Amino acid sequence: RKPTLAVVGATGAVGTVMLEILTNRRDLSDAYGEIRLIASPRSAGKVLSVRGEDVVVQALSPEAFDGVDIAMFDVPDEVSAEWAPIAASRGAVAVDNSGAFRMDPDVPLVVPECNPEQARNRPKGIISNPNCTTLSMMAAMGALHREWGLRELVVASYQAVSGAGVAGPERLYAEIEAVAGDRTMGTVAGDVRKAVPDLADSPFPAPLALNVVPLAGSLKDGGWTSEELKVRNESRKILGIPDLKVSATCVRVPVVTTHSLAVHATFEREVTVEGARAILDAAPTVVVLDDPANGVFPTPADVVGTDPTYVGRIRQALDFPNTLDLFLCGDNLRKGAALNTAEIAALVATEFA
Ligand code: 11C
Repeated sequence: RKPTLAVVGATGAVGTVMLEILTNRRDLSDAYGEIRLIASPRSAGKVLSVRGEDVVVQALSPEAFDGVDIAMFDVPDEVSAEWAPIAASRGAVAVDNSGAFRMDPDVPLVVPECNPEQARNRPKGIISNPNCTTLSMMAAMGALHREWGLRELVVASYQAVSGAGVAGPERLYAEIEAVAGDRTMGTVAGDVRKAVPDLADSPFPAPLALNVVPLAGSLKDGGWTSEELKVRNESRKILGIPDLKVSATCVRVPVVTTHSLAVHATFEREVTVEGARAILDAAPTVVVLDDPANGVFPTPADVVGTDPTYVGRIRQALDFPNTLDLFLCGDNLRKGAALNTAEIAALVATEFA
């Protein structure tokens, strides 16, 4: 029997990419019979295309999950917290892209390149998809960990505005329009802040045009942000290293889509740059772009819209033993969100074969 799939949040930023992936990556969608689209009552009745078929969006309700085998959730935390258990109680396996269940010990947090076997161990009928910042480095760091034993991760992120949903790019484009054309803009303290639309309407706490903002996510204890704590806690859970030492600084940059990370990673065993290139080259979903003398390194604008994780600037740390420094980029809406969710769902779908 072909399982029925539901996409909850089909009209959002990640949901939109999900429909494109289900349409163009038939290896991830041929397994399904019906694909049902679900969204808030506000979006119900819209007609969206998936796998070349027009589908009418249904309003989120308990009955919308009747007959659903796998339900993907691309919705805010509080919506998942309420509705993923309802979907599970009606027999669906919920694959949730929110932060609501990620650190629940009874919910696996799955990256198919790292811990695919855990998708089968889901006592609550829920599987979580990691935060896009963590996820952007997992395929690469997982491959290096298997070879050399990861011990410490020091990370700085360069996060795209679409991580904040559709409001993120809308805000960045509006700010760019507000500062464009003035060749003195960005030369006097506070001039950008004065030129952009009211910050009270922004999803970000400072202007992003001609700027970077060293605060992504919400502020938590000790001055850490939610994003920084997710990088630490989720990396430990996915890689199965409960005592992994992690320190992250998450920064928002004026990039529409694709998160980047500068990673300083210390391993148990001796590392080499050539060895790292060979390990990452052999990882099926990682692409090494590392010939800086010839201008070859990953940038978000060059890889956006594609599926792999791109790694470059691989260096052996000069002053830290067994340590590599590298830079990586991954599309935060694809592998960082929709693609990984679709891959987890595809693992579950094999159980119906
Ligand atoms: C951002 N990483 O870039 C966030 C978005 O926990 O799923 C994803 C938040 C999450 O703003």
